[in-house]
Amino acid sequence: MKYDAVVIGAGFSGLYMLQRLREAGFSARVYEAGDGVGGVWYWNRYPGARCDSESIYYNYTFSEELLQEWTWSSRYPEQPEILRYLNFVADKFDLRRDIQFETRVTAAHYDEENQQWLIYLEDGSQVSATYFISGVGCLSAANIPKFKGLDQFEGKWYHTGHWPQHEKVDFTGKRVGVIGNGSSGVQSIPVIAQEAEHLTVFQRTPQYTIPARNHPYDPAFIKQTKENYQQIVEEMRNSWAGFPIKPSSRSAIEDSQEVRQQVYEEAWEKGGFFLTYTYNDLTMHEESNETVSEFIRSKIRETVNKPDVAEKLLPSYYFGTKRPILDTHYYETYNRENVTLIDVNKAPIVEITPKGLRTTDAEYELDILVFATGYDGMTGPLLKIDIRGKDGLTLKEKWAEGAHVQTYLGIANAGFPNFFMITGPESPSVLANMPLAIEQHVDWIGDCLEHLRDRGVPTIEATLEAETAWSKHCREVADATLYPKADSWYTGANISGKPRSFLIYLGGFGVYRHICDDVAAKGYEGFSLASSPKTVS
Ligand code: NA7
Repeated sequence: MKYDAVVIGAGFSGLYMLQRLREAGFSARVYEAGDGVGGVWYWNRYPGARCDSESIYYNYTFSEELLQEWTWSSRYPEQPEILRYLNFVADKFDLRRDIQFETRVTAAHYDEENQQWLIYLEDGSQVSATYFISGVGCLSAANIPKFKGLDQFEGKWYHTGHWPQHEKVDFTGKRVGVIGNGSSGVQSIPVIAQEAEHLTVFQRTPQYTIPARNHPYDPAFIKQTKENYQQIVEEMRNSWAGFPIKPSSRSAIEDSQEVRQQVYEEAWEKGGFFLTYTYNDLTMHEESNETVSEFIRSKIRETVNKPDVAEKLLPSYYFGTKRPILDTHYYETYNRENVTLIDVNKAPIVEITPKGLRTTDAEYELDILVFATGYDGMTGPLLKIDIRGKDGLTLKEKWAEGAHVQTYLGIANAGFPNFFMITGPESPSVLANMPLAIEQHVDWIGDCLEHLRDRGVPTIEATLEAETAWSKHCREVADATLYPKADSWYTGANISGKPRSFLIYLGGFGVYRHICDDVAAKGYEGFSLASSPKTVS
């Protein structure tokens, strides 16, 4: 079977890509490992899972009708509501007929002679396509640390990103352990603590988290939003991170301690990411950053009753350089009698035993162990697939070749013609409002394919020069900030053996969008467009 385009994944990326391809008259097939649409929102069903972007902005904007028809219930929607939204979209645009579920793509090899991609599926079958498009997401390759003895564990264990789809995990009366306190741990810990007999949290690095202050939406607010959606969307598209929030023009150290405290208090009360917008240099300068970091540490000391527990929860890295977290009663959870916090930085995990988990200090008996240990971010999901470009070069080899992962605009790769990544490494992706970042890539790719078709151009490929220059630019922008200093999944430092490389473009979503538009307007500058079949210039 031959398609114009094969797309992997039926999350936000794959669904809109399919719609965009169909609208342009291309034949397309989407392959999805799950048995339903949703991508990351299909797999992340752990207790407490919710989005930490405000829902009215965390949706597609390509259809005014869709914006008007769908109504979010609250400020931060829970996973089931987001999944309902994506199912609603799939139904509205009749997308399922071109999606093959429960089908994993294992390999994609570029067939140079016939200028097409050969796509290999888990069941042994194979299809071909002119264009190969990845919508695999940035955080879909689970990181399950290779602790000795996990196979001997007599209880049950789960990773938050692979939560059982059709069975409820019951914590009642159970001794539960959670390893990890990133967004997934911070969201699930307060909920599990309410159900479990006892919860032990194994923390390696304390994190800064900000109260989400979730609340149901007032119908008047929804009405006003719907009336103004076009203007809101315009602001989102030109903003730094894809949200209609005006960044501050002030440095944190321009204000007196008193004024700053008031600014931080107000943002803390509003909840959500407003704290990150209070000053323009929080992730640029150490001194400014320390003011907000210390503000949050003071909140932790205030909230947690036992000083020794509060002390363990105090982070020391630069706030914002690891993905900021929003919570609902996270720090308060450590005031519960049935919750224990273990510092596994001080006493590292040695092994999982048949009865539980052993650190260098003690053994903890557990019935259920939850891995909230995150993901091999950005490159991980792509490298799970055997992707081979020209001359049989694998993506893995390419990205291991230099000192850094290298892409062009986070969309394309030299050596891999007609292969597109939606929110790939070195695009703003996870530092922007994801659905909006996805739409921007999908629209750009859709326009590009139409451009190629209209001109009879069979292949497009990023040049090595353009890619090298983009990658260098990404690193220069990142190196001017505090971000690369943190051991985070932004840098790949959370995965042992992964080369350290800052994998996200930090120049801002609005700026990035203009760069991409400019590349297209200049006839796809930095790309080599084959002029006739089998001659790649
Ligand atoms: P994160 O944010 O990567 O958090 C993973 C957590 O797991 C973090 O606390 C890690 O500690 C911890 N971890 C990872 N490996 C280990 C080992 N070997 N031992 C102990 N602790 C470990 O993943 P999430 O799923 O919470 O969130 C991912 C993104 O989803 C989030 O950023 C949002 O964008 C949504 P560490 O800090 O590395 O010391």
